[in-house]
Amino acid sequence: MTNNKQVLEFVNKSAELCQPDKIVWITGEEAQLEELRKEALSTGELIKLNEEKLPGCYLHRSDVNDVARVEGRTFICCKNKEDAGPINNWMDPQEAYSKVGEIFKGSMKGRTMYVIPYSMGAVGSTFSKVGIEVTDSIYVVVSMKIMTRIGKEVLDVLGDSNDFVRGLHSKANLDAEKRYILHFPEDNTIWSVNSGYGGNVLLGKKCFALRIASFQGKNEGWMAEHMLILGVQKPNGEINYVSAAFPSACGKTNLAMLIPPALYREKGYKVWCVGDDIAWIRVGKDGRLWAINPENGFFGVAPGTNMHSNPNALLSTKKNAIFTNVALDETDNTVWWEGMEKDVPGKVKPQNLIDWKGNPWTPDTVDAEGKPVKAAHPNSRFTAPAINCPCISSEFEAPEGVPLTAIVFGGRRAKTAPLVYEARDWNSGVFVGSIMASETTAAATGAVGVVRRDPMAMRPFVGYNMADYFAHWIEMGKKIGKQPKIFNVNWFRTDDEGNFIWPGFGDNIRVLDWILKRCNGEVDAREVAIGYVPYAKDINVEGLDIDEKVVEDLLSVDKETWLEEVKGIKEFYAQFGDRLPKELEVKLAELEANLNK
Ligand code: OXD
Ligand code: MN
Repeated sequence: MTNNKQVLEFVNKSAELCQPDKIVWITGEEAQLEELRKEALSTGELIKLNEEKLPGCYLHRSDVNDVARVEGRTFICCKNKEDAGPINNWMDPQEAYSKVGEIFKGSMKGRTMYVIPYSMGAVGSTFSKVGIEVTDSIYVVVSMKIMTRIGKEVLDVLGDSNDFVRGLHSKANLDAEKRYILHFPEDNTIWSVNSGYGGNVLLGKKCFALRIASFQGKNEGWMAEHMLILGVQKPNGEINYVSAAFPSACGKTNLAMLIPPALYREKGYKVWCVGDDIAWIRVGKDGRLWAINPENGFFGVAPGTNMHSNPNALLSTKKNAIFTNVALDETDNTVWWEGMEKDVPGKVKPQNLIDWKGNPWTPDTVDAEGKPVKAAHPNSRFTAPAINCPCISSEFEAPEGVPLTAIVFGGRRAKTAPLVYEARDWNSGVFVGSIMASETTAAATGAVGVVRRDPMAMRPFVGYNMADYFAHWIEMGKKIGKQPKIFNVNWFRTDDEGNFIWPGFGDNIRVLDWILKRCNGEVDAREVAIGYVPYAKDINVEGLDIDEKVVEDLLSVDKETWLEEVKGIKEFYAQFGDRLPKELEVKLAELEANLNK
């Protein structure tokens, strides 16, 4: 399929190491993919779902010990430990190749090795990058078909170039003790072994498009970010694009596919989704920042997705999607997960299902300790083509992406952060991103309000030293002629009883509206210690059961709480030592001085 010597050498070396029985190059043609799906059906790797209700859709069950990304077993393998920084796990590249090479040795005996050429970003765009993933999993092949652009045309675009990311994946025997997700940024290489879970094995996504790409971006002058991209269409038809970074479980996919409330829809507001997870951002010829979504599909969390929380995500899964670890409703061969009963008004929980482990399940099923058992794994997923999304942007395939008017950071903070605030300037915005944090909930961890610092939502995804990553953001600011404004949002402020004050979901358009008005100079703001907050009257609460006093509370900045926050930031920053950019130290000192004024 190619004469590219480096590609052939990579494939041959992988085969020598893993010793597959045969090698199959994935051409991207539907007939070949259909054959592979058939083979996976015959082995039980895929289960075909109801062709009328869910055409082209499949269910996959992963091993029960292999259901999530494994941050503890994810490594950055660069020559100097300091270049990986204090947040990443580090392994010496030579040690990593030899130690994990032993695990790969012979791992594909009796299996087929598939070679998947794929493009992150539209095929042939100067913004896009090529990867080759070698794998022994059909699930990976058919999922990569959804999540990226695959096939021969990618190799044609690559030509003789050596500029591609080498990804080697083997399920091996799914031994959790020997599971490794290794990144060699200096070699453009990813090794993933003993896992079959999407985030660990669809190497185009977190491994390439964030960890390796963030390193490439630092060296080449662009940015790879854990951000959604959306367009807000105003009544006059004008569309402004915004990118936003939130840590996991803070509603990125929901915001990316937001449906405005009736009041806004009637006026002519509409939100278009360009991406829900990753943005590659470059400075355009016009001096603005331009962003593409390098992916071709969504890898969304299923539980909680319903016609209330995110109709557009649910509708995206109605054809040609792959579900992983959700429950099977054998009565009509469809899928189910917790929270889905809200899908159809009046629909009740199915009484008889097959749970994600393949066991019979009813709402009364309990485990050995008598605790209720979930039908779908809490991290069960769907992989759905982006073009299925009813609000997919017309610019989704635009080779150079969309121009950004605003960048938004956010997290889950019960008290600290106001509903929205604007950073004073670019470097203040970098500071705001660098101090991002999210509070864990009791349901998730057992400990309420534990703050995990997650700068720019990139804590698990920066492929090099986080301090250098901050410095790169500051450097980028100098190259941008027309800088987007930077904001922070917090949909999760609670009252004294712990109830969320802000309704969230579609009503978040009200905050986006203020953000865009600020960008267009249409509204004033109040300067406080942390930046600019809205005047309460400028957040449109028409049709909501919220008065101006409540909005004032949502926008309040409490001095004592923030002085505590400053302590936490100092502790977090301390681990970076001298590598922390001076600009951020200055911003932290400024914040402290402002609070004490
Ligand atoms: C994540 C994801 O874990 O997008 O961030 O899957
Ligand atoms: Mn993500």
